Amino acid sequence: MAYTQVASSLKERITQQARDLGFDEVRVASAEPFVEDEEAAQERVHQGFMGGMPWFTQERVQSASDPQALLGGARSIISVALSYLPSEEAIPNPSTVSSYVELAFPPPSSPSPFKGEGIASLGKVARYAQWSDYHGVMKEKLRILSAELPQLAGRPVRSRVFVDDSPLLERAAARRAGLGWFGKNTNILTSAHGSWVFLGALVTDLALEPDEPLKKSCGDCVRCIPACPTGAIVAPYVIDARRCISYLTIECQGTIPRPLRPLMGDWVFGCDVCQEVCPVNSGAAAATIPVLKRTNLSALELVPLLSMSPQEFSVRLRHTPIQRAKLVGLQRNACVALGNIGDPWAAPALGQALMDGEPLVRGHAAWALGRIGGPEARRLLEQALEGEVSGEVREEIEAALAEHTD
Ligand code: B12
Ligand code: SF4
Ligand code: SF4
Repeated sequence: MAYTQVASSLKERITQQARDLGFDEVRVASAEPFVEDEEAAQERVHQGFMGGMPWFTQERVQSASDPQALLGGARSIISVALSYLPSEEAIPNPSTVSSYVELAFPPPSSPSPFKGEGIASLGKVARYAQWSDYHGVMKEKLRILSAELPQLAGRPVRSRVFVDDSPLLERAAARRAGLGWFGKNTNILTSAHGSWVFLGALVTDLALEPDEPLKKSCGDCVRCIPACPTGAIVAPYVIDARRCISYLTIECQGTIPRPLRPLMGDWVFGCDVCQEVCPVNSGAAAATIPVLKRTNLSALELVPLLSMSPQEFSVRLRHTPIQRAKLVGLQRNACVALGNIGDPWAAPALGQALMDGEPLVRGHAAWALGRIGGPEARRLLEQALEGEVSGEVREEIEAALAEHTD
């Protein structure tokens, strides 16, 4: 396809407009089907690696790999990235990765809304969720860009906005546009902002000159693979989502498989380990224009979460990505994290959750008490077993008692 000088300067104007709206990276890809990405994604579905996300079907992958199916007449994809690295954590050239990791997770400096009495047991929240929900903000900015296209192009323009929840392989588009490259942890790594970016796209019928994919790769590095706590990176560029803590704490709506629980550490929402260890992230720059609002949710106090009411949940976590886990999911996650922290101080609160919580929470509270051990935990488990009516929860209590140590 021949691209005129006019088209190229149009691209520059669009790029500038997107940057003015706050996007940190803006590049253009052609709207050809993503053949190899489709094959890879279909293979993941076929292998069951996307299991537990019933919406991630083979049909979805098919249309998500074909921009024409998403917008008739699609010619180009404007791929955008928005950094979510807080400016105080953008550390230029730290001497070692481990010091970066320490600095990247300081104890929360501002008071958490979940402050309870006694010793705080904190659960870690993935960095992307420590901001106001990006979906609305990015979609709004892409809609503004979309509305400006006809004026910039001097003709009617059709376009469609994609941010996360709509079916487009956003990483594939970003890679083709040269916005970044695939890391072995499957994240898109950008040169300036590392992988700490949200992706979005505007698929349009404008024929814009495509950018070239970057000639960058992870090289010999494999650091993220053994670092993954649950072994979810089963091969370079392949995630078994069923094992990923991000899936387990956010997308999974049921019981977390028992063998995975001890590996999840104190993550209560999402996981950043494979990004924290990545050397590309050690010199990452923060957002150029701060468009997202930072919350004080870098860590959640776990014990108060166990007794949080639905009203409190919706008021305190409104407009944050954490809402997606739902209250019952977050309480389940809190039990797992408390079991892994292993502080007997949490036993009474877990005992209460074992009596009052939803069956999903009761089962995980039993597991946590089994992990914590000691006479108080045994007493609470035995007492709960007497009145428990759910077969699944009874089974969890019995397993916890069998594994329990005094
Ligand atoms: C489903 C999903 C998940 C699932 C599955 C993750 C996964 N790896 O697929 C779960 C819940 C586990 C998840 C977790 C996370 N996610 Co998520 N997720 C998505 C979603 C909705 C779809 C992703 C998808 O299509 N997966 C299908 C699989 C097969 O894709 P893939 O593993 O990336 O594989 C691709 C390549 O490896 C490639 N490939 C493989 N082999 C080959 C060979 C060749 C030759 C080629 C060319 C390509 C190729 O093909 C695949 C398709 O492009 C996207 C949003 C979107 N609409 O795209 C966000 C998205 C990918 N997630 C995002 C984020 C931020 C996260 C987390 C970091 C959140 C967190 N901190 O907890 C973690 C990261 C975990 C990880 N290491 O991937 C960002 C990624 C930003 C980035 N820099 O890459 C996205 C784009 C959301 C957004 N709009 O910003 N996520
Ligand atoms: S997000 Fe965590 S659990 Fe998922 S692949 Fe990365 S390190 Fe593993
Ligand atoms: S840790 Fe190494 S292998 Fe993993 S994504 Fe980063 S550069 Fe690639």
